[in-house]
Amino acid sequence: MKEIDVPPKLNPEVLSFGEIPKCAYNRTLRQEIEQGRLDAEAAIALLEVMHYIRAFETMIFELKSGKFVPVEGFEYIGATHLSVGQEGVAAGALCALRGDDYITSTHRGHGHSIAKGCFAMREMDVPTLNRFLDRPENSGGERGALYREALHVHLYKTAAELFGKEDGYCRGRGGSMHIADFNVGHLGANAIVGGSSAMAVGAAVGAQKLGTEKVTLCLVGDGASNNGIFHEACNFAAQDQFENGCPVIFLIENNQYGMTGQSVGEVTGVDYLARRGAGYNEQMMHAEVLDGMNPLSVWDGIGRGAELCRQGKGPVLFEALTYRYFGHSLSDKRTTYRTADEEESWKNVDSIKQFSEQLIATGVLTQEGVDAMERRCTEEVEQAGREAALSADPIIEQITEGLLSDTVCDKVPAEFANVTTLKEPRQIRRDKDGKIMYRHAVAEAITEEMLRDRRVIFYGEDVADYGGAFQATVGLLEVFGRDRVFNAPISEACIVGTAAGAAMVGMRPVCEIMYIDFMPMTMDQTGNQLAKNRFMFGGKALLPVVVRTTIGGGKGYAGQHSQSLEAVLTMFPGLKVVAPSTAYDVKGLLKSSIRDNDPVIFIEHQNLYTEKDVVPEEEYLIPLGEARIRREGKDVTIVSYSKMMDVALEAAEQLSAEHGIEAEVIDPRTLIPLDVGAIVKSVQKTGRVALVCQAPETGCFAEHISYQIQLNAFSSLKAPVKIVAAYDIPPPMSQVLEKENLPTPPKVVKAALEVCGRL
Ligand SMILES: Cc1ncc(C[n+]2csc(CCOP(=O)(O)OP(=O)(O)O)c2C)c(N)n1
Ligand SMILES: [Mg+2]
Repeated sequence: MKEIDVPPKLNPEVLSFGEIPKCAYNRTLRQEIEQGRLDAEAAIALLEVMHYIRAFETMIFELKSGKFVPVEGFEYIGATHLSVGQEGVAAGALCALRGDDYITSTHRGHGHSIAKGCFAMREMDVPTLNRFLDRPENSGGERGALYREALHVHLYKTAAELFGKEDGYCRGRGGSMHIADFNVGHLGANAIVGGSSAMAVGAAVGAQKLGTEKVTLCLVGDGASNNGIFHEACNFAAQDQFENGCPVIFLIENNQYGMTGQSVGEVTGVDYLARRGAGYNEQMMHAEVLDGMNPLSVWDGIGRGAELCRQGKGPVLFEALTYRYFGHSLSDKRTTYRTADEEESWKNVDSIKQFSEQLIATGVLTQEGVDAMERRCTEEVEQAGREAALSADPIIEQITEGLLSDTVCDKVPAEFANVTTLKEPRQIRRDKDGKIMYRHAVAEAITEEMLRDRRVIFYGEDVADYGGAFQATVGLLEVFGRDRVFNAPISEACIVGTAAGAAMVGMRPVCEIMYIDFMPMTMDQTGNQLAKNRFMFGGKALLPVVVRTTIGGGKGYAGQHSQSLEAVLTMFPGLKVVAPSTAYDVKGLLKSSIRDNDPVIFIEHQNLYTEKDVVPEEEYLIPLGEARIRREGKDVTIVSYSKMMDVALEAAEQLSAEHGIEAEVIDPRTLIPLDVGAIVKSVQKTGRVALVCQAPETGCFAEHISYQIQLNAFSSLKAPVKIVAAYDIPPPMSQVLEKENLPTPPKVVKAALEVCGRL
């Protein structure tokens, strides 16, 4: 399916870049109104949103200083990253988007969240407003009154989230830095700076593949834009293979500082961050610098950016110049790194002040009207704060609620079941015993699921034309085309992050990380985002993502290509972790993983890819969390998984043949959820246990199994549990050292004899 040749283009040439406009917007509010680009009502709403934001942030400041006491004894303990000074960016940007467009936000995101909700509500009709207000859609009512009521509830839910209350947007699980509201396309604030960039790209790609016109606005700070994931995300979004462009707008909210480190002259080498657009595609991502102190400049820019995205010309990059009046947080007095003169110069161009003047000059509002609006917004926000402070805490017994959906997609909606293919999928031929290889079971499972549901897409490094480093996905591209099977840049973090973002807007991505050794590159996206987004956002997000990856070992690939890092992945609540040992299990478990509505890390083993097993051609599913007894026995329980299952089974045969010991061999198949019941049942029968895994002993998953056995079957144990694992060293290259490092049947036999008291 090779489409584009890459011949040597070695002719001398000078590569040039185009121009990046800076603060080019030069229209007035009067002109915008006269030309019909913005109506007076919208202009008033824009000012109102800026006032809501400033009033909200001021309330947090006064909660901390003790000036505002919503309820006697109330203590605000959450984050205090206030955005006073930056209102023009949040309000201007969100005013330019459609209510159902998506945003991702930052740790300084109260303003984004308030603005997103307010502007989305302006577009809501009576039934939608009623739904937002938790009433039957057909309850009726006067639209204006419902809208004002909805605004109040929006402020209340925002405050309640910051106060950690059950009525908060995320049921008090996310708070200030992780607020999200999926009803209005707010996909979440992020306390990992830059952490949302890849998710925004994934959401944009996903929304496009679902056939919507939705645009995703990715808000990031100037400091965050130096983080690797931001650059990975820009590159990912700019890939030529996205035929219709990626409908994402990156908006760098440049308030001049990270925490305290300043962009200009210190932590970057460019005067304007928008210059970086030139590094990602020939359109320079349509980069522009906007005047972030003028909401109209931001509104105009984001509006044009959104239009470009909807025309298939994304991605787009904007930098909005702005300033935060407070410190990084309220514990930062900001005197060590800023001058009073500098602060004053920005306050002189304050966005609320400037825009109010324009509204007055245009005759849309009077000075009294502006003042009254400010007072009303403060009162409304404080009233919402008082109600939120009085509202109920989350219920302690429900502490784990929202972590996993524990649901599956058992019926594909008709609109997604109409899959078209470029050619008939290859039938994987069984041998005379009905067997196929483990790697073929992978391909068969993905093919079946992609045929079933067009929301399933598959991408990763080298997976398309080449079929993956281990040839597990050969042929998928020819069947499903590049729209659904594509190569990703070598950006592991971005691969996982985009999958999370795409899933949050309704796709069901399967992605591949070639070696589990590369999973640490993804750790933020896997552990902080994919794993947490459901819980942190109040149990509202569904994250049906499968990250396929592989363990190696035994091939002389040494420290960075032979590790067994599965235990690391079990340490992030919110992820399911599967590690099949046979082709039969691969097919059933991978299909279940793809249908699962929670994120699954699916760990294959490179040394099993060519092993064969009987695999039915017809469809079957294996539920996650059900162990399989691979060999029955009464004397000792051996628990293992993945490739080490072969070692365990061979040891069991030796124990039987040479020592008359009958081992029961159990393969949990999924590590999370772990079938503790099956293991305990076996231990209650045998009283003796040897656990086998190829990870270094300290912190390996077998330690967790051992703990579960002690917890649940201590009285049945006749001897301490033994673990056969690798040495506490990185995998060595030398053949003799690597062999010594890994569990072998004789080592397992020895451990079993020890626990049986025979050594
Ligand atoms: C990955 C990561 N590194 C460091 C931090 C600590 N931290 C929190 S906010 C911040 C500054 C971020 O600067 P910027 O992106 O410009 O956003 P701003 O605070 O200015 O809005 C830092 C360093 C973090 N939260 N995440
Ligand atoms: Mg900043």
